[in-house]
Amino acid sequence: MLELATMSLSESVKTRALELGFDLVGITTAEPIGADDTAYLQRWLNAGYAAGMEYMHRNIAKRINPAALMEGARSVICTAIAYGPIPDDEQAGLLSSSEYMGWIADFALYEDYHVFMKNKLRALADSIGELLNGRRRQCRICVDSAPLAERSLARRAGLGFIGRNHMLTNTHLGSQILLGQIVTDIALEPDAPAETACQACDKCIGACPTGALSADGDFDSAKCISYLTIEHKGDIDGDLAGRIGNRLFGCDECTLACPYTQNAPAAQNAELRFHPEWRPMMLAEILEWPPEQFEECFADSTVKRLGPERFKRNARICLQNCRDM
Ligand code: B12
Ligand code: SF4
Ligand code: SF4
Repeated sequence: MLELATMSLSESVKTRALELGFDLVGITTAEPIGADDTAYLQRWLNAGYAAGMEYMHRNIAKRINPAALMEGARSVICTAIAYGPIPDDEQAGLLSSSEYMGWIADFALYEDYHVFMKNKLRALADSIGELLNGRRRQCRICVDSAPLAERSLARRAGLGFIGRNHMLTNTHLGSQILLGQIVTDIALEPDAPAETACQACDKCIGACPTGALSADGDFDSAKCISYLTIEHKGDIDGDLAGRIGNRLFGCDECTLACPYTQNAPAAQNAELRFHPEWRPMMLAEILEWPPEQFEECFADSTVKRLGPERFKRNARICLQNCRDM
């Protein structure tokens, strides 16, 4: 009887999540991530692959164990929203020919997903409260913001598999999907992990402009254009700077190369504000922008977190690369 009640609550939570506009939802327990994933994370950190992201070395006990992140946690509700393939992306393909134009990665052409997904997850948490007739329950909402192994948990909740591009990949929606979670003290019925995996394919590895992805499964952030243009604080080394091309913020190559992404339906979330005017951008103009223009342009964007100085650093590199072409 108790089990039946728990199951129907889990189904109701998932139905509500889909009604709210999430593309995927699944549930896993709040148990620590698997031993293989923990060992992989530890090896990755020891190898220095977190580069300058010092925060990745902190709170490891929480990152691998949702119950250490939130006392009393029993379940994690894992959700995803598709941000690509971008429908009717007329600019796709311009990357090699758009001299003096900068390119912002697909996920950042929308309003800030951290804000959007957190609001949606809050609405889901409120719905859970209603389903429980107002009984108080703890819900911690996480979208990049907490030390939590989001991909490991999403895989365990059945949302997809981890591709060789290291992306959580859904066989129907591909790898251009963003993740968000609710860690909760409610015991929900866990879903089964996805059984799929990459087949004989290494397209993402071949597409990576810098060798950040390697065939042996390593991922070196110090070489990743996403890291260099979004997270890295200082100057960028000459050879790597040359490989950035005209990517102003983030990089899409390893996600776009994946057949699962190429075969996915176009992302269509009517509520997620899309800003086609952010791509392509005139590089020479960016260098003349006063700081307020940056703030104004990217007021509701995840690009805002970069700040005007690093945005101009990226624009200078892109402009140089365009001139060297
Ligand atoms: C740090 C970080 C980065 C770093 C490092 C990326 C990396 N590959 O680790 C940088 C700045 C480079 C980055 C780039 C990007 N990021 Co980022 N990033 C994160 C963050 C905050 C932590 C990731 C992390 O823990 N890395 C450490 C490694 C070891 O963990 P992991 O890759 O998650 O892998 C785990 C499992 O998949 C498994 N695993 C992975 N590989 C293998 C191999 C073996 C053999 C085994 C056993 C296990 C295993 O073990 C790991 C332990 O948990 C997450 C949010 C979060 N809290 O999780 C977002 C997140 C991963 N990023 C995201 C996105 C969208 C991106 C970009 C696409 C943005 C862009 N367009 O520029 C790129 C993609 C780069 C790439 N191919 O990974 C999304 C990914 C969604 C998805 N579908 O997977 C996340 C989940 C944010 C979100 N909430 O949606 N990111
Ligand atoms: S985001 Fe770009 S640079 Fe980073 S691993 Fe993927 S293809 Fe390579
Ligand atoms: S491109 Fe191929 S190897 Fe890379 S993630 Fe997609 S299916 Fe896997």
